[in-house]
Amino acid sequence: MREYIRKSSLGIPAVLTLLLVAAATVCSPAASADVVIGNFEDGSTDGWISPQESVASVAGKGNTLGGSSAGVTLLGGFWGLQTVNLNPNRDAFLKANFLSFDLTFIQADLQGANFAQTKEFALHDSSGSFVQRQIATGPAGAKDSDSLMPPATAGQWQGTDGTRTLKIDLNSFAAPTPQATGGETSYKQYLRNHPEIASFDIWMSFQSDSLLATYYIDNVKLLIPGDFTQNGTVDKDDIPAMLAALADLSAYKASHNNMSDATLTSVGDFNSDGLVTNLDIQGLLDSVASSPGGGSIAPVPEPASWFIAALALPALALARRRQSG
Ligand SMILES: [Ca+2]
Ligand SMILES: [Ca+2]
Repeated sequence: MREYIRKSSLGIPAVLTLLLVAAATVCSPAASADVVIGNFEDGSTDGWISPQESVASVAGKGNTLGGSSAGVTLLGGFWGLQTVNLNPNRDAFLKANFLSFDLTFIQADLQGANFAQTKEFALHDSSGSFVQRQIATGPAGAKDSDSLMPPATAGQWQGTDGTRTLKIDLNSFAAPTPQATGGETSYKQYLRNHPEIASFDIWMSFQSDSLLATYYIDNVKLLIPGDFTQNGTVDKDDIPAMLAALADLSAYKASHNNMSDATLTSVGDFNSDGLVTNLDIQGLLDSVASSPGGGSIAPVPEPASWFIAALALPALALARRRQSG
């Protein structure tokens, strides 16, 4: 085979490369999940619903990713937003340390409210689980944050218009009762132990003293440590992405939708010193090496073999004809 490739004048190696790329693309065993689970563009709520209030895609307000956000309008209930079923993103959810989103309060749209807040979050699934907790002042050790407010007032509007990034520590949701009977202590352990759960989602509260008050949410992400490419998985591609980021953190943040420092830390601070530096490179290398197939050059997935063979045969036959002709 090498002989044919070397002697061919038809650029056969390039053809084979293309075939391999095509095969890897077509036969990739698992499409990587997108780290963004809520963008709300072009009139779409991305399958998100409001259990008790009203939600719509709103152009031009609170949009920190693209041109629209999710506008949630209070109708007198408590739960403002329910994500789409996250089961297609189960792997990303289990690897993620945080749910992150940008929250915007605009006084004129709060309809004269004296207070408005999103403070309660819940994990809910098709097994009947419902695990609820409060941001920042909830369970001890939860690493929640609000980029605009201290923990005591996290998620609260305090009279100033603006956008803040909220981060909810996904490792600090307890295992559900009475559903968890396998000794699980966290919700993520419970979900990991129950692959039969076909549907799970996250609920977010919205409270205000003013009916029809509206607030805005956008750029909802699952933050996975080491995911420098921001594609929802951690693999070898994240290593050069991290090295490039370390060479110019400002440029990296700018090229990722003006990523906040809090988000950058969630992605890249492996040694927990609150910074992203060269000292964190080893943490990513360890993470990639310990992931399936991460410690060596990834083999072509088994199901792709027939595909490559089927596609390569005509090319080789062509090379053979040329050589003999
Ligand atoms: Ca958006
Ligand atoms: Ca990645």
